[in-house]
Amino acid sequence: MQTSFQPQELFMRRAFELAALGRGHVSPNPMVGCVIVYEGKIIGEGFHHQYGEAHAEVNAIHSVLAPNATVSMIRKETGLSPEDLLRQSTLYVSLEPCSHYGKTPPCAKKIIEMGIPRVVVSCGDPNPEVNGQGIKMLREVGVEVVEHFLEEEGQETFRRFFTHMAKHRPYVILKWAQSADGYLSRSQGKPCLITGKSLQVLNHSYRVEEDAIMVGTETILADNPRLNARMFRGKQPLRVSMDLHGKILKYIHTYLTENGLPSTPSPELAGKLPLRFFDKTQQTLLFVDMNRRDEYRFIEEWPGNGSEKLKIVPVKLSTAWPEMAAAYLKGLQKERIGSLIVEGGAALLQSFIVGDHWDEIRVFTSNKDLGGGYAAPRIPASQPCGFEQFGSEWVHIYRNKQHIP
Ligand code: AOF
Ligand code: ZN
Repeated sequence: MQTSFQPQELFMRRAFELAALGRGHVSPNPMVGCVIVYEGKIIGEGFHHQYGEAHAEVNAIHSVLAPNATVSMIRKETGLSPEDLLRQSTLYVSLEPCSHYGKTPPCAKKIIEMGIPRVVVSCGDPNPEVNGQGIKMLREVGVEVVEHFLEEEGQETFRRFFTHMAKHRPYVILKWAQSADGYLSRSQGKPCLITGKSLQVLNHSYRVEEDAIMVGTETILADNPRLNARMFRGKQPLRVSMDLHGKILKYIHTYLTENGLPSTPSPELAGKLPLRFFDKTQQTLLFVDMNRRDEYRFIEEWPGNGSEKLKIVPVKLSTAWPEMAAAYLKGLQKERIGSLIVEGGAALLQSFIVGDHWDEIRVFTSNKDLGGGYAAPRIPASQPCGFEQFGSEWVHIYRNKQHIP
């Protein structure tokens, strides 16, 4: 069956499509898209490309003023200038135009200056600096504003940003792979490949969409993971782990002793660190016990280790795991991390579940049984909101019902 949409819906859906082009580059700002329509034709398009740079509306307006091919054609037919066209157009934008001077001037002001008479908005901006003020500014000078247009679809595109605003923490996705009978591995600390190549590629496509990826201490030591997105083109996430009881530190010291290497920085140590987590190929963050922070200086100062690539963040220890999860999220919020994938192990995943510090769970399930071993985390009573089959394997995606706006 073919779905038909009203033209206004198509314009807003196009704005959502444009918004998605900013994925991976604007966080923790929202991905926003905008189109400008003159007599049923799209004459300008824009989206927020890069954190700190021009907003969607401004880019859409500039694409009209540039002018583009459609504008030139209409100009030839009607003799109207790009400025004239804007004064007779409707602007469709997925988020309320901003009213504040942030890193860029207010979009609502720009719309008013250009004399655009009509604006259609999908979602309001919960940023306390905006929060209805953008729409108010427009209406005060007589701009016609339509609100809540395709709002549910809009909310879906803003779920990371809305979580960041409402909960003051990154959007959290928990991800793991399990056997058909619900095991992560045969035994703890012994990794085994659960799902095949296509789900690995899918997982890497997930990684480029989010700002950070986290695994626990035991996973760092047992799997020596790369935590990058080498099978999918895009921005590499910040990799995050923790060393609350100095286990990683002890591992490194043991390695140095066994290999006869000095533990103080010297050029010959460059690139000799055994764990990929410290291989300086990617931005990396390690949470450590605040009382032992100084013991990690030698890793930071490691020659060639690119101290700018490795950040050691001290945290206060708590025996309650969910409290630790909250502390990590607080630390990551400070680093402007808008979204996080937690990939295991089971205890770390469970601490996010028990503390209700999660928004989505993505479970990769193979078609093979392990017949026993280390059990996958327990999913709280929530409904799967979707699943997809890849060959003989499955991905189930659960949403935290409490957190859906
Ligand atoms: C819009 N259009 O495309 C975006 C908006 O620091 P700034 O100046 O970039 O402002 C960031 C805030 O502006 C962000 O938190 C959100 O409230 C709004 N984002 N607004 O009108 C856009 N990206
Ligand atoms: Zn703006």
